[in-house]
Amino acid sequence: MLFSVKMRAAKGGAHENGGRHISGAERILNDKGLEKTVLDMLDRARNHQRGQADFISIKVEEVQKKDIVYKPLLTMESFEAKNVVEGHAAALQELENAGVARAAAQKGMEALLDLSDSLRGAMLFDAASGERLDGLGKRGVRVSKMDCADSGNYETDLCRRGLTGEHVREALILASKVAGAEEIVAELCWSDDPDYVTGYVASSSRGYKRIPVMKEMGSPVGGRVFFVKPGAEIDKLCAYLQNQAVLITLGGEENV
Ligand code: WAQ
Ligand code: MG
Repeated sequence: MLFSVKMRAAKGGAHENGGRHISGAERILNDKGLEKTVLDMLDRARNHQRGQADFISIKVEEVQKKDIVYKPLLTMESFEAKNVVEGHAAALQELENAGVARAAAQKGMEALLDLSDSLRGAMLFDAASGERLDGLGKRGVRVSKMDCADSGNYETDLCRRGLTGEHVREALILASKVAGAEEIVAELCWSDDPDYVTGYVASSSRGYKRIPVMKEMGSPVGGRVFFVKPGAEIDKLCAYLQNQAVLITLGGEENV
């Protein structure tokens, strides 16, 4: 049996009651790994560098194999950037290369830079006009129900490339699910964890491009912008992002 596990944690009450977002996580696993994952998520919410959560929601739901969709892992490449200015320039250029209009890419980046604190989810922007599409204000769209179809091999693979730690593990899976939606042109992201300054631009056409510096060290503000094809059906896209169970394959395999 497979389960989706989702965690969201906030400080100052639940998110919906105005609490500050601290941490979130999502996995799909079989019963063997369930207890450990739930405990790890609890620990993560209670000992996070953004602060100690006083609201923690952990939701466990069965996922039926017949409801799972499989999408490929994005290819990964690292860009060079010595500082935030270079990082942002590289990100804007990559968004444009992936098909986002220059002005729309700039609007998306400015929206992230203008945040006074991080949202729980992502903002949807029209890839041509740069208009915000989700209407979800400070909540944003939270992507969930995703994981790697073969977590063991995935982690070995990342290790081999010198990439350890949860940030890359989770971001590459999330970006692969997002890029797997036909409505998406590209994604822009950087972390809201104060000591993690790496971000990325991802697209199905060009892959996951890591950018080493996207914000100043110590900043607790990060976020995600999903650039959407003009005219796309937003309800259908949100249903896919929020509710469709997706396992990411490394090379055609479908074993969990
Ligand atoms: N769905 C939508 N938005 C999300 C989700 C989600 N499941 N998880 C996080 N976000 C948004 C939210 O606004 C967070 O404030 C923001 O993204 C940052 O989340 O080295 O760690 O989990 O290659 O802090 C990228 C680089 C790391 C990894 C990103 O994001 C690498 C990261 P974080
Ligand atoms: Mg974070």
